Amino acid sequence: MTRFAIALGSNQGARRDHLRRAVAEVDRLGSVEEVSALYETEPIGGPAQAPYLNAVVVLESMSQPRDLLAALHQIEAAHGRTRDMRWGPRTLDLDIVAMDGDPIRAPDLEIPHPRAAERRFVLEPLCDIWPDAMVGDGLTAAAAKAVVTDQEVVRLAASWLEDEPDP
Ligand code: A4P
Ligand code: MG
Repeated sequence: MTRFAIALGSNQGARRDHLRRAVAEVDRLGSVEEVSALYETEPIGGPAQAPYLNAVVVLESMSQPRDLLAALHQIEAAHGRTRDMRWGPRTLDLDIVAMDGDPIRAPDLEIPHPRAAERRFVLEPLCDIWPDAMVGDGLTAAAAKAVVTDQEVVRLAASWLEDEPDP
């Protein structure tokens, strides 16, 4: 059994609804053990685009990392995700940001995610649920978060999976 941190992001369509449904879909790949608070975050990189909603979940799963990534891509596709532009707007992005066990450094898959340690929209929710997760060589999420202070993130709700309207 492996513990994975999966980051969820959306800045197109019914953002909260995409994330809420994605949590249920990810749960089918194993068991979602923790869900972070929900954050509204300023877009980092790419073109001028709308603000994101971001969250992180901890998934415990028997899947191999590559099989998990393929399953996450299927979920993204089912949410109408298109890949027109790197760092462009998206209905749903699912990234594996950290896992327990050895790091993976391959062209198609890197864990920890290579940009996780510099992104507050990942670190803030990750620290809600797994502050000791490794996001770099000897670097925990909590230590990385202490350094990244320049990106705006607003904590919207601690509990956000129930059926409420989109913010
Ligand atoms: N890939 C390699 N490692 C991983 C991994 N650990 N998890 C490969 C997921 N994918 C991984 O990703 C490109 C390729 O990365 C995939 O084919 C996969 O094999 P993608 O999802 O197709 O495209 P992307 O998400 O645009 O690229 P990338 O480089 O992962 O983007 P980032 O760095 O995740 O940035 N601002 C805010 N506020 N909130 C956001 O959520 N997201 C992004 C995307 C930019 N700015 C943002 C946000
Ligand atoms: Mg991605």
